[in-house]
Amino acid sequence: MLDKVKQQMQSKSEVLESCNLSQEQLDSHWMPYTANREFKENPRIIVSAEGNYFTDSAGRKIFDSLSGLWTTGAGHSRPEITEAVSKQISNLDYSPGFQFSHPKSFELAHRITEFMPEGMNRVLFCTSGSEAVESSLKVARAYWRKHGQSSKTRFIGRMKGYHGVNWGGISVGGIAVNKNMFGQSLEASHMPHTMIPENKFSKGMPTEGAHLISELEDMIALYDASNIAAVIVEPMAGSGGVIPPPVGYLKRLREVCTNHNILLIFDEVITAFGRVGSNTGSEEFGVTPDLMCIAKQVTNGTIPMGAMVAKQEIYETFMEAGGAEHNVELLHGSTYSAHPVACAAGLAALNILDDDQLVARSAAMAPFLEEKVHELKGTQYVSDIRNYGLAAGITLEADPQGGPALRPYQVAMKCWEKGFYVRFGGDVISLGLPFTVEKVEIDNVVNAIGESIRELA
Ligand code: PXG
Ligand code: PLP
Repeated sequence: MLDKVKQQMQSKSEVLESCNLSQEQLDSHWMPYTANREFKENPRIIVSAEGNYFTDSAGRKIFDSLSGLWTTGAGHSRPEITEAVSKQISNLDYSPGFQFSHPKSFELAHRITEFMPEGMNRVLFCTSGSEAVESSLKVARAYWRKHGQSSKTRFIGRMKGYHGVNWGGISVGGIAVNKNMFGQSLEASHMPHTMIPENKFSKGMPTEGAHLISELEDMIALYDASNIAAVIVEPMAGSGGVIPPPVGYLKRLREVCTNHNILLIFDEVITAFGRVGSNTGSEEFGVTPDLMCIAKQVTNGTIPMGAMVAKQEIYETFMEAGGAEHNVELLHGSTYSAHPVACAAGLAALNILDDDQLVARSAAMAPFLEEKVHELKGTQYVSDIRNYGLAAGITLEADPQGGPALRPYQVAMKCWEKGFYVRFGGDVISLGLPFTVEKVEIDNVVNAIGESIRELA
């Protein structure tokens, strides 16, 4: 069966021919986060998707083991969303979002709050996770100014943290390769990550690492809380390699932030809406931030959308300090904020999560993923495995010549040949399975990864 899928792989000219693309067209697209030179020699082109599968240009069925890019937990091409989007475009294709709006923006904002922890009930829309992060950083600084504490400007992020591509996001982000090409912009410091040797091969929440919060306390002592606006972390780091929080870690983080009057921002772009088996990471780990960033799963990946969700008190601070009633309280927003088509997609996508009980399904399938993925322990080059909810990270030892990123790339390419799309980044292969995944699909994709790693020898 696998061999058959492999045999159907196309050469570059066959890919171009079947997609009716010229070399010039291929070259015109400067692809994001992509090895463009390699890709343009070996184009991997997806032409359609349904359920848990893509179809590539050769007509091969490819299992989607990352739910797109952590976006499509309900499976691809859900007719409910297609219908809602198409109805919306024909009824109201665009509506200005500044000083005017449309009904679905309010409906979706309220719907989102139903997935949020108690008290997080004010939603500011944008169009991506990166923009949600920028919104939260700007709001954190402005909040302190409204309270007369304008010296609170520094941010604290975490090593291995990913907060998108914009200036604020790469400043607080902790993945060196994403920042060092561009230089620093905002003043930011970084707590240590928790992917420590004691936690290797831990299942679910690791037991060690809560003590690392003492390093945050050291930073606060160094910079002084009067100069720090916020701490931003992903409750479970995603892009950095799937790093679930150690037991007790987030609770201590919350306490330290509260005690020092520092806002806590959870970047839940990956973790919100089911990935960790609850509505949010905040709910799953029992810790409520002051601001939250969401995106990806909100529209099941169909239409770009992100949002920052705030505690009511933060919103009220801006309202109370707003001055005359015709004043704009927060000078921030973008052309496509609360785009009506994205709102329609979001309402349909969140209804699917509820109707199909996909958050509970994500939680129910998690133990099987845990059991299966840890079977790779002992496979050559596998130096660590972590999992939580329907996410897992597998770290491979660096290749002596090719460096840390080579083996995951090679494994992912072998998986693609075998009919599996798997995510590789840095020294990690990540799984972010659709919530609609079946056990046999988990079996198959983990087996394909294991087989591909063994083929490297
Ligand atoms: N914050 C977090 C926690 C993210 O995971 C962003 C912000 C930025 O969102 P946008 O929508 O601007 O990309 C992200 C995005 C991967 C992968 O494979 C992860 C992301 C994006 C693409 C790939 O790990 N995370
Ligand atoms: N650049 C220019 C010249 C603009 O006019 C605008 C928006 O009006 C932007 C950038 C920002 O674009 P967006 O609102 O889509 O983020």
